[in-house]
Amino acid sequence: MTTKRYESKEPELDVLYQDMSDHDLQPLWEMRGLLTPEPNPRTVAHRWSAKQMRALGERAGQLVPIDRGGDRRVLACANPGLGGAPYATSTLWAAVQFLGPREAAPAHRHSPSALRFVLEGDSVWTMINGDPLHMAAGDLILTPAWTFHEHHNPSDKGMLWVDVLDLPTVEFLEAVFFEEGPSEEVIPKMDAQSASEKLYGSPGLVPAGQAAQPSGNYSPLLAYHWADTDAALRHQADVSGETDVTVRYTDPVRGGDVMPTMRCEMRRVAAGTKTSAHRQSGTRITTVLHGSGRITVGNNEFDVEHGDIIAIPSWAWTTVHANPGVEDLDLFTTSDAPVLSALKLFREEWS
Ligand code: 1HN
Repeated sequence: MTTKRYESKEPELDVLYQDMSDHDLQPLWEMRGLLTPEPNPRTVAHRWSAKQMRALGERAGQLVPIDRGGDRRVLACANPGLGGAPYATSTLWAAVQFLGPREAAPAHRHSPSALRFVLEGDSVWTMINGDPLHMAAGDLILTPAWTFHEHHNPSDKGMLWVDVLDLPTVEFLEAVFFEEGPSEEVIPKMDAQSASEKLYGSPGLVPAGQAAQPSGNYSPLLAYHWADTDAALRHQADVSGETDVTVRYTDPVRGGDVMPTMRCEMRRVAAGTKTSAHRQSGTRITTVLHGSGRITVGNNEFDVEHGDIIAIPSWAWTTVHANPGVEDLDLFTTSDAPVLSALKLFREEWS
């Protein structure tokens, strides 16, 4: 017997269940909780503390070299609801990555899509298909599916960022592919601006004409720098007079989300204010960039500060309370909303 054996007090039915299980069959009529009125997530609300992750990451930096094979010094957020899987939510991977002084993480590519959100430092370049993208605090860097990517830190300071991937989704779909890149070390030409930004980084302007069309199904703009995000938030707050504003990172050519599987947004909650409650289907990962406060997710309350990572399960009511003081609370969130939207499964509500 390999599958679950159902039992019955009626002898004939019990024998039927035994014979069914011998043939890997189960009776739907005995099953409970298969179709729930609302999502019943395995993902639980959880906070990973930046202080802990930094201390443990620094210890890993002393002990763990970056070689072929290991490839990346990454501490994966493992959601306590997911039975030991190295996944922050049922659909998203989240982790902190440490790249020490003069270290390089070699090139590879994979079918899962990834992004980097930088927490501090300004000394790393990520090469995407050979294009060097500068990474500094508050920047979002995309490494879309099947693009070669490698990270270089030519400075004498370590650096740390958050990685988010759609790996659990792609694994669930049994569509993971991986390939190592060429192993010769290519030192990036550290231009201030990548070709990606030169072509697609001017607001409202994209290259026209047949030859200029980007080929992938992801944003051809691969870096979104903090100065632009900050200005967009500040101006939105100015124009609207709101204390809770959000910007969405979009594909400058096609509009819509930056990658087919992940939505990225930055929310600013003014110091000393509290948001209304919101919930959506699908899961989310939130990273605190600036400020401090309290995030309520369902029945859980998390005090948060710079660098903390929060997992938000499907359909959990969420409110944000920014501490009073000089700093607004800036929250970077990645969700699986493009996947749910494409499948017509996306729902959201405000209280
Ligand atoms: C990956 O390629 C990176 O390139 C980071 O920095 C984290 C986690 C799982 C699978 C691939 C990177 C990753 C990863």
